[in-house]
Amino acid sequence: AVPATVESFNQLSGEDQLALLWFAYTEMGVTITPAAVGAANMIFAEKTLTQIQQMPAQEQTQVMCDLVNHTDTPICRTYSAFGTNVKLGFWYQLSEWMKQGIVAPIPEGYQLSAKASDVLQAIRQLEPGQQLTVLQDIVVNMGYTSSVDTQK
Ligand code: 45D
Repeated sequence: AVPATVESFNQLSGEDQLALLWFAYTEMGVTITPAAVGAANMIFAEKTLTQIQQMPAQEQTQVMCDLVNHTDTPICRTYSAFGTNVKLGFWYQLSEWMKQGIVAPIPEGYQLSAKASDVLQAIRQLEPGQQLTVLQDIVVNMGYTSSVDTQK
């Protein structure tokens, strides 16, 4: 079930992928404690996160789109070098900042596309451990590396 879910996620458009992550996070965000985030070596992502925090709203959204679209940018290259849990922690931090109004939010009333809703529904139906694996598999491939085999 996990590979199929990841596969259908990867077939979504970049916009759908970002929006789906946001909705997944708003459902499960409460269960991720700040202590757990501290356990990931977030020090590696701090400089990039601060950089994003200081950007104008539109650029913040652009950076996140670049990450899901595997665009070749310095931030996408830096992101690719993070460990898996640092990548998860990075997205988690951005979501928290979006919630707090520090990073540009998703438009109010935004509706997931039907395709993205189906994938979110598939994720909901997995066991918590499998949900985590799906999220890890998703975030691990974001960003940009010049080696072809890690790009999807
Ligand atoms: O205008 O073991 C659209 C750790 C288009 C600790 C948009 C962990 C329209 C160690 C694209 C919609 C905590 C790491 C705009 C474990 C439009 C450890 C913008 C677990 C503006 C297990 C959309 C961590 C945007 C976990 C900008 C499970 C969307 C972390 C942005 C999970 C979406 C984190 C974002 C998740 C989504 C983060 C930022 C699911 C982030 C999701």
